[in-house]
Amino acid sequence: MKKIIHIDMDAFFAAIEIRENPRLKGKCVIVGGPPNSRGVVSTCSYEARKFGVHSGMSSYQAWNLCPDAIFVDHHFNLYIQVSNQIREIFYKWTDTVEPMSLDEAYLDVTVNKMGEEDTVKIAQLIKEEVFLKTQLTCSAGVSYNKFLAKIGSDLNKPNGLTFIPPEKAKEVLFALPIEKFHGIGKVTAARMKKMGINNGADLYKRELKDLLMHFGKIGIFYYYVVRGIDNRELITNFEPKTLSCETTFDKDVDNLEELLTVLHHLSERLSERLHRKGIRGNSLTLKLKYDNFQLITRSCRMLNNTYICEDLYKYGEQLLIANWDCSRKVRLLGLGISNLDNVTTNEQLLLPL
Ligand code: TTP
Ligand code: MG
Repeated sequence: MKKIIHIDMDAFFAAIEIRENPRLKGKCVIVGGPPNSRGVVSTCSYEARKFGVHSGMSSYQAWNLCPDAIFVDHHFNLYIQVSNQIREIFYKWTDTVEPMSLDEAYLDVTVNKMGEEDTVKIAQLIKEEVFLKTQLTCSAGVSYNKFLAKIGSDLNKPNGLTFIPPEKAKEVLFALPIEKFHGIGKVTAARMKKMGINNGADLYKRELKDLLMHFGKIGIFYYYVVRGIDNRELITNFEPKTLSCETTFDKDVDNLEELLTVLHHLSERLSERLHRKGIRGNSLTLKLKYDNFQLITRSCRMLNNTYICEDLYKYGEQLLIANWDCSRKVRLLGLGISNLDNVTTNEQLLLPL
């Protein structure tokens, strides 16, 4: 039987902002765009959650719900730094780590570097070290598969540790509201409720063919997870989904020629990185940050999968010209590529050169 831990930091961006500015402690803190902008809430402190504020809602709506909230801008570099710190702690225990986002990861500690048998103890030690190194709390779920570990980390947030052994799985899953099943999104949850499936116990009663008929292949996943069965291995050798590079100017730029020169450098850098990794992509994204920090991103689909600098530049140039409001100064320019595919042989990759 596997030993899986899922770790998820509590109110991640907000907790970091509060750590950096202790005057925010105990207050309703919202990380995101200001309410008078078209910004959205990235996350908020647990105090703000009591007012109904949550990730993804407009900052304006959040401000209406919680007029005393303090809005704080993002500091992504800091979040990445903390994310690296916590990952370092995970890797002390095992190399089988699957990071799901900056603040969340699965660890398979069935065999671990410390030879520790007690998974709950490992989770506890990880929580303690995370706190020691970052002054931040996280929540952990411990179980015998990914699905239950993930459910567990969410059960006693913040600063929770939940162990779901096989003999408790049924009890936990039966009581779980259907929208809390990881992998069942809002739309599916609404459909399930219409069918009378409000929690795990209701889902359990449905036959496999019934779920297949209503939800297609994913119905198989629903059928098994509600029985505590999830054989997915951790994915540790994933390729990046996007590659990007960017430049923040020393002095804000308001002239097209200069922007195009920088865009060309970015295309070269991106092309070189794609080439080195042996991958190509066909979706290009231009990122522009104006001097008031307003960020816009615009994407286009390129005709072919490519890694060639001049292709990237050609499409990037069109995006820039079409989308730059030339009355405004630019603080940052970035170029990214996604929809990446692997090129299997070097020959294929090298031919066009
Ligand atoms: P979550 O782990 O979903 O949320 P959280 O860590 O803020 O709170 P919780 O205690 O419930 O785990 O997301 C991690 C970070 O990712 C979050 O701090 C901000 C960012 N994020 C967004 O920017 N937009 C989103 O819609 C969500 C859900 C998260
Ligand atoms: Mg979190």
